[in-house]
Amino acid sequence: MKSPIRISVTGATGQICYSLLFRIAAGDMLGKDQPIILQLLDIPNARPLFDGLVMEMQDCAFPLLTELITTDDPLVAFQDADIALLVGARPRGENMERKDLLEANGPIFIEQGKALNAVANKHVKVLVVGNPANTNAYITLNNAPSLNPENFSAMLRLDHNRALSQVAQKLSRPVTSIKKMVVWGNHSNTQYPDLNHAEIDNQSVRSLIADNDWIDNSFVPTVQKRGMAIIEARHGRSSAASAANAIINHMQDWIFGTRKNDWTSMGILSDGSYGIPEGVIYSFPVTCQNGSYKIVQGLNLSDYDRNKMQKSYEELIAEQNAIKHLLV
Ligand code: NAX
Repeated sequence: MKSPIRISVTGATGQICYSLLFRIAAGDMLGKDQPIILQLLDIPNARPLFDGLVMEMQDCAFPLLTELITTDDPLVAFQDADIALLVGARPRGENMERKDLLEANGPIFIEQGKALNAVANKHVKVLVVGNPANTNAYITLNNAPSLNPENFSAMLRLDHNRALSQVAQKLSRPVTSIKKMVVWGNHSNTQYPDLNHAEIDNQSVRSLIADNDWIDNSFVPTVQKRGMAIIEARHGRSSAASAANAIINHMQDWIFGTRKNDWTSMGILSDGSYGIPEGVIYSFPVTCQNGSYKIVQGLNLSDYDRNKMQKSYEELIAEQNAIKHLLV
């Protein structure tokens, strides 16, 4: 029997977690033979919802769930954590710019970065989902100086999956046949979904989609604006089950490795690759192996691509500047 893995999850009584926690406890993320301990964090007002959640989790009688901890104290939630999924934040409502969330969410991620630094396992893998995810990951990392910056990531996997799905539908081919998609940049509408390197059954996707009009006026804006389209369609509620699924995909690839001859998109600390200066949490194409990621190198980029990537970078710098005063 394997020893249990400690998974901390914040925002535990929110809607993403209502999908996520049951799937993790069922073994969808770490496998059907991996026991887990869930350490759940939410704010004090969430207590009644926590009680309901705990009852439902108990009623599932999950064989892999060895312990379930609920708390409003980050120092308890992150104690010895092997994995920390930072989902809790204020969600973006209808007509709300993501930047409006910076002020509200900054202090949450400062406190949680400090708590991770103090009590988490030194090899903890941290995924920030709460928006604005890239900048929240940047804040968390900056408040956890004793942890390796490579242990932090922001979630772009939902955008990546959306891009895969758009191409699969366009070509009427299974989504699993598409490889080497990239979503560059910020998890916002400046992100750049890029299918120029994508392959389908070893053929270039561009050789099958020559239609620039579809790429520029359908594919790219559909992926970029999908979050808002879902909020509108769901009467103000943001993507939940698809976000939970993307969290599981992101962590599986990071821990168990990406597919052969494929990569994924992860928001990680830039190292200067592709002309994106060091020091921002930016989404790059990465391969994962043995629990570590590596940025895919050597992709050919046009001036058009670089211009789109630069716009997203500039937005991230503006976000960083907007929260600078919170970091001192
Ligand atoms: P909900 O509002 O349903 O849940 C948020 C939960 O976080 C609530 O239970 C709230 O009490 C809790 N919370 C607030 N402050 C907290 C704190 N200091 N510590 C712990 N918990 C705290 O939102 P939900 O739909 O679950 O979305 C969560 C976050 O994910 C939002 O910021 C949302 O914008 C973001 N998303 C990010 C995505 C991505 O791809 N990176 C996609 C989906 C989603 O939009």
